[in-house]
Amino acid sequence: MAEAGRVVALEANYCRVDLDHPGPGGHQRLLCTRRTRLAKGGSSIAVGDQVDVEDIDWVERRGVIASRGPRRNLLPRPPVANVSRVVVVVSLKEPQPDPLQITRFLVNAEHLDLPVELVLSKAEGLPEAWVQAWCERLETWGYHPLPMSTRDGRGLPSLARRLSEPGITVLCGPSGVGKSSLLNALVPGLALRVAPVSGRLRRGRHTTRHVGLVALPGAPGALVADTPGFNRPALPKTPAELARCFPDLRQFTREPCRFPDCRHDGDVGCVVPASWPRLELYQQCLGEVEARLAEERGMGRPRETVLREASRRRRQRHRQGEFSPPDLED
Ligand SMILES: Nc1nc2c(ncn2[C@@H]2O[C@H](COP(=O)(O)OP(=O)(O)OP(=O)(O)O)[C@@H](O)[C@H]2O)c(=O)[nH]1
Ligand SMILES: [Mg+2]
Ligand SMILES: [Zn+2]
Repeated sequence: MAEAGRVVALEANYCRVDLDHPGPGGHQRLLCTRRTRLAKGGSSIAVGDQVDVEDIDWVERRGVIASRGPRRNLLPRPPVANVSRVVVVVSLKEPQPDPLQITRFLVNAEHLDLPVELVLSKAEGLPEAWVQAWCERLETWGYHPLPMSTRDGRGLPSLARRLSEPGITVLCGPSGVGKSSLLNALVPGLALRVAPVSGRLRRGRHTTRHVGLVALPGAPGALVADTPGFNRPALPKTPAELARCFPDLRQFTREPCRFPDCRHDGDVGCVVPASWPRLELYQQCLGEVEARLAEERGMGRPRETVLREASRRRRQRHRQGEFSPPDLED
């Protein structure tokens, strides 16, 4: 007989599944493989998926995933299915906040049309005026950032409240900003692996290697996904998709620009003012999206040239001592 459950972790060939109802002995978590015909039929499995488990061995606590339920959505990176909201975590120190990187994470999160929240970690021991300046800046981007710290507990109760809504919340952000530490602080006894930042740039060391779902105590139905940090989220494929991922831009374009394919970059009849605080960051992203499109259409520089230049820059950084351990995620 099949039992329904949810995938809470996925590592190489194994999934961990939490059953909706405990089996004999009260066991609820099973280590599962996937039926080969699942993959052949094109049904990939992601953390967050509802699945049916068959051939259960209650003694060994093993089973086989036979089928996957319908998906509400899928966040491609970090890969999580059936997401209700995304919390982007960036740190105010070690690693330092980087406006372009924050924008890329926010754009990546906005892509699914879900509620997106912003957390500023490691907020302890900094001049309060500086923390407030960051908050005010990010408010002009259309967010209500929450400064917090696992060291002095600042912001933790507010974060717990935001995460305790039913559904899956995905924590995502650069490596080393303290995503796993946050969850450890909120869930007694959790003990996710964390590690200090390192190197001249005080970057994270890609400590979390797999997505994992954690149930929040005292909040029925609330699950939080801890995810591996990465440094450079990809951008959407087209300028129109990119523009949709800036809530502060959407606010201007409620009244449409003169041309439906306006790039909002000084185009004739554009409603976006030159004073828009995120204009420059948007232009940098737009430049990248357009360069990739041109390259795909065969109008840009040949791909080999672009890759050769990137590799030369990497070698240069290496010589300057900026080289960080191999970044599996980037
Ligand atoms: N100063 C300070 N350090 C913190 C805080 N929270 C976490 N850290 C430290 O930041 C470092 C990285 O924390 P992790 O929780 O491993 O970071 P992560 O975002 O999960 O990193 P990845 O798993 O690599 O993506 C650790 O040394 C933590 O102790 C904080 O509020 N303030
Ligand atoms: Mg982690
Ligand atoms: Zn425009």
